[in-house]
Amino acid sequence: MRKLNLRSYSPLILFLTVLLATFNARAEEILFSEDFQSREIGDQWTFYGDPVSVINSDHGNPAPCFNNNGDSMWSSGIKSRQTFSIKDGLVIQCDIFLSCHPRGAWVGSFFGIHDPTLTTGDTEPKIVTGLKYLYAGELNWRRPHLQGLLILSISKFYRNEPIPDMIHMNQWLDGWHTFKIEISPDNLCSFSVDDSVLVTYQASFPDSLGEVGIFLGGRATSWGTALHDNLVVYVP
Ligand SMILES: [Ca+2]
Repeated sequence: MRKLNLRSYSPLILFLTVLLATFNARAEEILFSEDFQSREIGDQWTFYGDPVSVINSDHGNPAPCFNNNGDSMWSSGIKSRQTFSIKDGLVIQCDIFLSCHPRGAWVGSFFGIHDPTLTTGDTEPKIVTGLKYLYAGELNWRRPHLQGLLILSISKFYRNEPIPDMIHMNQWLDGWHTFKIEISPDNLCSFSVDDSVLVTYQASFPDSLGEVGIFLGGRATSWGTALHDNLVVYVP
């Protein structure tokens, strides 16, 4: 009997794995996606903050990607013109690259969903639920030595308790990682990184919340690099 040579089958196994992953992605209903391959921040977005966000042509997953371009004082970013219902649940996932000088600060990437009825035009989004990955080194006199800092939030209007900040989360620095917020139809909010769920909280989003928008943003000073790529919004 001929011996099975697994090495000669490896391209086939790789092909079948990719095919399976594609079928899995299609099983979910993709509502919106953005990979910045067009090399511009198009009409599907409105800008907030000054200076405005830009495309980073040299980096990405793959390049190009999004640079929030916020400064040391205020965040800058973009809000989607398209809105989404959260009645049937909603997932927002995005790849983030964060790197910072060990002493540095004021560098971070944020994303999440916001209530478009509470802000207009170029004003900062009012967050319904969001995720911030940022770095606070010695230079940050208010919060020094917190380093890789993950701030998960659900608006105080829609939850019973605040979510404690997660500090010294340095394992996701200096590389691309996939961050995800998943809202179930019964308002359970799960936050995960690279498909590992970190925490799950019960929220109570009222029917009056209606349609929500998506935002990307943050701060990006010369102390470090904060980038976004591969945003995907879908129904779980
Ligand atoms: Ca890209």
